[in-house]
Amino acid sequence: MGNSKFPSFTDGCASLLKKHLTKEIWEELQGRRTASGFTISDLIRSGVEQEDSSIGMYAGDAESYDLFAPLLDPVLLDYHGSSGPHPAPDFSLDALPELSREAQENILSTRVRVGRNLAGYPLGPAISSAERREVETRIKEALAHLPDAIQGAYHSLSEMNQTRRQDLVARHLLFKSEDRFLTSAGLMRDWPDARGIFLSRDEAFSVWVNEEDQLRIIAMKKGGDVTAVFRLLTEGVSALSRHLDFLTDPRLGFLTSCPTNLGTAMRASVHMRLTGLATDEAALKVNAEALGLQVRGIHGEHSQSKGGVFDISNRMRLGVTEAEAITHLMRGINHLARMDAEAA
Ligand code: ADP
Ligand code: CIR
Repeated sequence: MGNSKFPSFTDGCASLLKKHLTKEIWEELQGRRTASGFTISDLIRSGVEQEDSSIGMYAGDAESYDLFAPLLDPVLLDYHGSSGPHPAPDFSLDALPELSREAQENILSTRVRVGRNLAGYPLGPAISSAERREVETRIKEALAHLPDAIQGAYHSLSEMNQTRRQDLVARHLLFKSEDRFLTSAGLMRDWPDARGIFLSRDEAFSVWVNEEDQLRIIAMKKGGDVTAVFRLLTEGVSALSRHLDFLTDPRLGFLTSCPTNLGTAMRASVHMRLTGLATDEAALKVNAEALGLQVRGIHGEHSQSKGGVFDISNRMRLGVTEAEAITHLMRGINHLARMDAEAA
């Protein structure tokens, strides 16, 4: 697997990998190999193969974050403004701000997700097919213990027909079955084996199994009641935490395959109509970034906006608590709503 040549990137490549991978760091990391066999070439494969990556790295295991820290730490600092230490989890709801009326009126739906992986296993890019199946079994067992209000059914991707799968993707409930960034990272190996989704009866609570992370725990509702969605997520996360041992690190919090998700591993997002700001998407992205927010398209990462509706979420996940990240998002949404009204 050894990559003996320093990767070259075209001028158009704007990834954090290109920005932070110096020849010196690359040479320093040659020959390092984690217990699950992960090397620097594995870590950076997605960014080398997919030059339009924004980040371009996926870790194979907990040890990757220590062994390849000379590259990863500057990337974490650049993306999150922190490379740890990460604070203890805090899902408290007491001090969340109110959303303004103009913000509420323009929010179509709200989703909060956290990524989790299991202690004792490699992350997705380095996991074996047998281990991936074990992970799925453990998660299914834990899901059986969810409180009645969020009970539902687990649907294995291998047993799902195409129409049902496409319908769930179109309704924003299920991950896509093709993603060249994940393919390059080794995350699509053996697809769709051991992948699936748990859906609560009302579909407001769901858990993705063995996609980019072993678990993506998700709450999603129509409208802009961010607090209610966060509360629902918290209920599911704490129930699952009682039955699963999640992979954590004293410095980096919850560990995830993508460095952008470390810490809280939480992305809280609203689908928001920003008709006034939509006329200049580049300016919207710059303004959102300055507010610590990320703008995505209507079908998630690497998709386009439609009808002036954008996916607005917290950008930072490491070095802040869950409550702080939600607070930050809510304040930012109020700010964007005000700017949008002025621009209209
Ligand atoms: P992740 O949230 O795990 O980083 P994506 O950006 O790919 O991943 O989003 C996953 C799915 O969730 C996509 O279908 C996306 O449109 C949907 N989604 C995200 N936020 C919202 C929201 N607020 N309302 C409805 N769907 C959403
Ligand atoms: C990329 O590098 O573009 C993909 N691997 C996705 C990175 C995650 N994106 C993000 O901004 N949170």
